[in-house]
Amino acid sequence: MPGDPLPAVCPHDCPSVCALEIERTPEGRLGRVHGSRRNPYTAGVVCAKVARYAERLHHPERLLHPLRRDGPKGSGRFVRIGWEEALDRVAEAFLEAERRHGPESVWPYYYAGTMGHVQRDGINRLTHVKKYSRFYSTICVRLADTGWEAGCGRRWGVPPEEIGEHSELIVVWGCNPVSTHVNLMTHIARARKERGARLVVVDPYRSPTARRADLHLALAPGTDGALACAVMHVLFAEGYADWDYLRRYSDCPEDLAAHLRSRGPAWAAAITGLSAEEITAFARLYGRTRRAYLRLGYGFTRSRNGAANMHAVSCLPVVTGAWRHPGGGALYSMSGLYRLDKTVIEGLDAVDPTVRLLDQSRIGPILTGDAEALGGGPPVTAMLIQNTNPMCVAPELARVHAGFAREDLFVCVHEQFMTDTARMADVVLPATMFLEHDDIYTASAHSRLQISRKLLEPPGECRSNHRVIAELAKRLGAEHPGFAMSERELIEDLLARSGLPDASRIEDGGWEMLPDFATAHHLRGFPTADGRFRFRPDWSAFGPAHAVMPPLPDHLPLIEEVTPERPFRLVAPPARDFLNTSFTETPTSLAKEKRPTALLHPGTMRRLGLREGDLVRLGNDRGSVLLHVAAGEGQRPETVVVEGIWPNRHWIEGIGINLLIGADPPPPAGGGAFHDTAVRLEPVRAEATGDRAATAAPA
Ligand SMILES: Nc1nc2c(c(=O)[nH]1)N[C@H]1C(S)=C(S)[C@@H](COP(=O)(O)OP(=O)(O)OC[C@H]3O[C@@H](n4cnc5c(=O)[nH]c(N)nc54)[C@H](O)[C@@H]3O)O[C@H]1N2
Ligand SMILES: Nc1nc2c(c(=O)[nH]1)N[C@H]1C(S)=C(S)[C@@H](COP(=O)(O)OP(=O)(O)OC[C@H]3O[C@@H](n4cnc5c(=O)[nH]c(N)nc54)[C@H](O)[C@@H]3O)O[C@H]1N2
Ligand code: SF4
Ligand SMILES: [Mo]
Repeated sequence: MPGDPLPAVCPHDCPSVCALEIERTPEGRLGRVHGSRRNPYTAGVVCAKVARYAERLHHPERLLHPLRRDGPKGSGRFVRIGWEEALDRVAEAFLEAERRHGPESVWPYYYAGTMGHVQRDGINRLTHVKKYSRFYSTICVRLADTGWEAGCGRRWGVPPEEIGEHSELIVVWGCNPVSTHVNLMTHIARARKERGARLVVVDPYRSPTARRADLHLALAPGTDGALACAVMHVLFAEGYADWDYLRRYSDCPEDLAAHLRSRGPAWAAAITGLSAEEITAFARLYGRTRRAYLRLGYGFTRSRNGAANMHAVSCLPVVTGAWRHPGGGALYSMSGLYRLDKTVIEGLDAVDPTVRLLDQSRIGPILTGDAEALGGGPPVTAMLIQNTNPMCVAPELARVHAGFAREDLFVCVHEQFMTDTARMADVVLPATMFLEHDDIYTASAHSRLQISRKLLEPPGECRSNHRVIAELAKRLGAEHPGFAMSERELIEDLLARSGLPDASRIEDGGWEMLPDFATAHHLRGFPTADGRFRFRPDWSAFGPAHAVMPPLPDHLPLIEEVTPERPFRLVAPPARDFLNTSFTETPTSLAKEKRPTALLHPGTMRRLGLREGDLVRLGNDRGSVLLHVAAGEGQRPETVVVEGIWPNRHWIEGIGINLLIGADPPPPAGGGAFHDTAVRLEPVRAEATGDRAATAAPA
């Protein structure tokens, strides 16, 4: 029988960063995984995919040994080698790249497959010490962070636990917590049960969260700025604006009110596709509810105008003064609360600002030699990749695939599974999972710093990211105190530098970073230079492409508009049973998600003579994909939704949805415009595809 449950923290790239309790069998295997009650946000709940984590951790296809490529790139032919040989090969390739083209031709590339600060970010220490090309992270939070910080300053907000206690209206805006961070729903459910709170969801499709809403506003993607302006127009026009609050806490409320006079519900209806009545009714509901909580997601910022849209929506609770009230205000992210000094973890004392930054989302253009994306510098000829799967998740996938196929590019991938990216590698290294190493975690949805300890022995020869980086550093002649420290020592050093208690105190239940109600609600002023929320942001502080940004909240018409040739708009949001491409290896998740599917408005299906399960081709100038269709109620006729970043092998023609998505950098500072794509859509008869459609079903 299993012993007492052991405390752990979920490492995945999810706002919730749940406190877990795990069962360990007497044989040292993982049993069930539960949500812990020691973290009030987790509140005893975890998502289904992590509850069955044993399926992932003890998966028969886990990588257990280092491998060397033994066939053409991408052939999947590898032979087992020892760690010494593997690390030597990587180091030789990096030194060779450096000799030929200089250190900037090496590009360490990573993301948040694990969110642990030690295992995720230690790769930067190697980058900085060796003066390799620096990594400019844009794929996930860049657009949203920029838009939020433009108005509010730093990133934090009202704890979601207040929803259950106090909120009377919850607006979930461009966010799909039922799929992406289910814990929020516990707190919303409590508010509904205890005081009949209403739930409004703003989303282009009837997402799993929208299905549970009292009111679903199914706008056209990329039009949230227009909706926010019209809502504020009504708030000002009908006396819902809190002028006392506005004069105290914002920069130019009179300018804003004047600017919005020409941006009423009829104006926004033409842009958003909502009716003027729907917009007005929502504005009144929001205006008359003091305890109105706004949960702002990442989804609605994944458009070329996403930063402007985030800023526009973040203005709402300032206009009504909802921030003043318990259960009122907003949350986008708590990440700005955790002021961690990561000097040693990331080697920040070794940063050379003259070394070029390469944009994560532009890996396609970068690897295919786009001079501008390369910043005029040398080609990238060697990469180390940890915790990410760009062969699936990056935009402009055709160029990503072409780049990884380059014979003159050396790639080492450190992974838990043979992902599409690992398959392109010259050397593959097996990685530990979170229960097999120590790490420290912050969260975007809550305000508790947490530590998770090694609880299980790694299978086979798996090694942690930190260990691999330290071993490579030795071979590359990279010197920094961080390479000689253990994970545990790095955590203790981080805490000491950040003025936080030592690890033993944090391990026991986490450490609350949010001091009090007044801080959460910005009652002593916003965390901006002058303490005021900015309706008129200084966009030039964020990035080079600031000139196009709207001076005051507005609809920024920068999205990929429909044309007669491309009359549909594609939204490509997360799937509930996958986490990006993690869990696409587990049989239960695959069975639940079935296959890549385009959700279409039932009227659109009728018009095109399509039935459930028929095939369509979605395409644009970047390429096209073939997939099955299903009816999606509650979306606009021109909206097409494809959930999930399915690995390439699940696609009939062997390449996934991000083939259609652009890698041009959205203003002002870049980002991933995953939900901003104009496409054409053509019915395809199954016979025309031969037997390819049948063979692409999940293995
Ligand atoms: N199960 C599961 N959980 C996940 C992930 C996963 O893949 N699967 N991914 C994780 C990661 S990395 C992240 S960053 C978070 C993201 O979590 P969220 O903040 O929830 O963001 P998204 O899921 O990208 O998008 C949320 C919703 O925004 C909608 N949306 C798209 N375009 C627009 C628009 O223009 N306007 C509006 N109003 N809505 C729009 C989408 O249809 C989607 O339903 O989730 C994390 N959690
Ligand atoms: N179409 C579409 N594309 C998208 C998005 C979208 O909404 N739609 N969302 C975008 C967003 S927000 C994000 S964040 C990206 C995420 O894209 P990815 O970063 O690729 O996503 P993950 O699946 O979270 O993590 C990738 C890998 O990390 C590995 N990993 C986990 N832990 C460790 C570890 O400790 N060590 C090592 N070495 N490896 C580990 C996992 O096995 C997994 O294969 O995708 C982006 N792409
Ligand atoms: S909800 Fe998110 S943080 Fe919680 S267990 Fe699931 S993936 Fe992990
Ligand atoms: Mo993300």
